[in-house]
Amino acid sequence: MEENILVLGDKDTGKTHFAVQLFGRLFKSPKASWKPKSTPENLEIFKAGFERLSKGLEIEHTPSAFHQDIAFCVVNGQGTEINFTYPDYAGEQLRNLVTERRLNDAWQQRVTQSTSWLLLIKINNIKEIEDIITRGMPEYGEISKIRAKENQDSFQIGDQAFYTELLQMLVRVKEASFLSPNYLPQLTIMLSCWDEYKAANPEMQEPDKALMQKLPMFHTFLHANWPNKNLTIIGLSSTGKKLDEKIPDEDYLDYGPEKFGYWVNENGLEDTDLTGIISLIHHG
Ligand SMILES: Nc1nc2c(ncn2[C@@H]2O[C@H](COP(=O)(O)OP(=O)(O)OP(=O)(O)O)[C@@H](O)[C@H]2O)c(=O)[nH]1
Ligand SMILES: [Mg+2]
Repeated sequence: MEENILVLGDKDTGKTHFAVQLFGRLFKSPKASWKPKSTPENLEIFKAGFERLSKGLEIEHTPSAFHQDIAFCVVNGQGTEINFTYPDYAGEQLRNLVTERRLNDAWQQRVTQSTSWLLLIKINNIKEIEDIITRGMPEYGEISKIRAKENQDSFQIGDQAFYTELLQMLVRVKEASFLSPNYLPQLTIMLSCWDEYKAANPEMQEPDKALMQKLPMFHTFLHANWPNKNLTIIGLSSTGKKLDEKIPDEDYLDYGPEKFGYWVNENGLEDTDLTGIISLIHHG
């Protein structure tokens, strides 16, 4: 079985930390449900990342022009084998795709060859939409002040429009169609830095509800267009907590990075085996 994963994530959404923690689990965790069949050749693209985490430090931002794929093969307890191509790149490349509405040849090829899409959204950083219900009526004069400020700022596409537009663009490039939803790629939405979201919203457990609360229009777009069997919405905390750029985390030094991080399934249950996510990517 061949899977070519298109990892979709704006800058700072946790793509690199997830990749490093996922590979750490594959190679170091005896209890992982998926194991590597061999060591991928260019695993060294994550070498600096592994070193940073084992020192209890945050990994640096991926350089703007960087884009590399890792090809590897994993096997599970039932002997199912999957060949994966997994990329890492700087998130601003993805934002440029949407804002400039142009795809260069390399990206065009990546989209066409992909079999499964993995979209990371840093859920706690999404600003909630303010409306008359959440905010109440503004004071007299308040609206004109907000409008004046908006006119000064350069135009920035909102999060809901960005994610909806991104998926619509990619569907078109892949020559798939919402009119034949069964041919849409498997889509896994990972709400990243879930630990931060959970701290801010202790009552919220199910990732789908969190997405509905933060990005209601995008949530409706997804459920209206993607068949349920091809869509999974989960929470992800790759590192379990925020690491610092300079001050090493004591727990990471004591126990190792592979003891931290978890994902949250559709029912809100946490699982520390990050390789379990591979089973979601591969279904469909
Ligand atoms: N709290 C918390 N912070 C995280 C987690 N994963 C990543 N972060 C933080 O999120 C920020 C971005 O993480 P990266 O993995 O560098 O994000 P990226 O998508 O690779 O970003 P670019 O390389 O700029 O495209 C960093 O400050 C990380 O420390 C997590 O599970 N929990
Ligand atoms: Mg990165």
